[in-house]
Amino acid sequence: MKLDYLQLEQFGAVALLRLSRPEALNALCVELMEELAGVLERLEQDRSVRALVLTGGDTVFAAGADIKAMRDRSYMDVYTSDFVTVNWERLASFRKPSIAAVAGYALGGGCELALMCDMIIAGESARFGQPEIKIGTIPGAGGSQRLARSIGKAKTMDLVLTGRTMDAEEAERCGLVSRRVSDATLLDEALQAASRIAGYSGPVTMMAKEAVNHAFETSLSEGVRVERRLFHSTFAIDDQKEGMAAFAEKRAPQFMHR
Ligand code: DAK
Repeated sequence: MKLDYLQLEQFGAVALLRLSRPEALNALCVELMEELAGVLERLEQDRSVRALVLTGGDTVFAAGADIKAMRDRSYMDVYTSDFVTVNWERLASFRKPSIAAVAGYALGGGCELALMCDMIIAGESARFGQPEIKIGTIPGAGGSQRLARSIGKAKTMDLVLTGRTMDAEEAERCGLVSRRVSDATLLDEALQAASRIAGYSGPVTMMAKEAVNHAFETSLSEGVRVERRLFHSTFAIDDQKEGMAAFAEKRAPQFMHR
């Protein structure tokens, strides 16, 4: 598959996907998002891949959707064509664990893309923001919703209404990112975390992700019920038998991902 806006590598069971449109600070044009959705579809089907790291460049993750490409589009056009929605939502529906490794700007759609991943690891240079207000619009790929669920109303309103950016230290403090590391170690850290995840049972990590994500969609009692059902389901998986047997026998488990 020829890629114009992305670079794809594989390290063991981890796919490393880089946004690569440096001349426009990785602005997320329609073509890039189409390509991203296509690659994610392929990775979803690829049984040799059990975790994903999504990253950008050394100084920018992504500066948002492509402003120049969308500036003249009409309401009728974006509404009736459901402007790029399907491709944008592909990452949110990706079922394997995903980590965003963010250095530099993650603005607008860039921040929203990172928020669709299961974890964000930030380099010291990371700058998060939803600056759409400055260009006469509002977040369009879930930023107002995922940020509010992630860091609460106060910080979300601050970012969305003022358009300011948040540095890595603040992002870690308010729980937007799970780890803050030096830029130099960012990719290693993300790949190590991903390969640790990929070393566990593939179907079980998918269930774990599904359980946590359910917390954002439902009431506590319903969420606990779903978690219980998924927990019960792990007992139908060979890897649960292997994992518990290995613990009892004081040896490393050999997961077969089934
Ligand atoms: N779009 C297009 N081009 C961009 C861009 C963007 N978002 N960001 C940067 N560029 C381009 C610049 O125009 C410039 O191009 P040339 O002039 O060289 O041709 C080049 O990248 C370098 O940018 P700068 O010269 O501006 O670089 P600086 O270092 O001075 O500034 C910056 C970096 C990140 C602070 C600045 O570029 C900036 O403010 N960029 C815009 C940030 C922004 O407003 N982002 C939010 C965009 S709106 C939806 C899904 C998603 C969305 C909406 C709907 N649906 C599913 C419905 C998302 C919306 C957005 O993200």
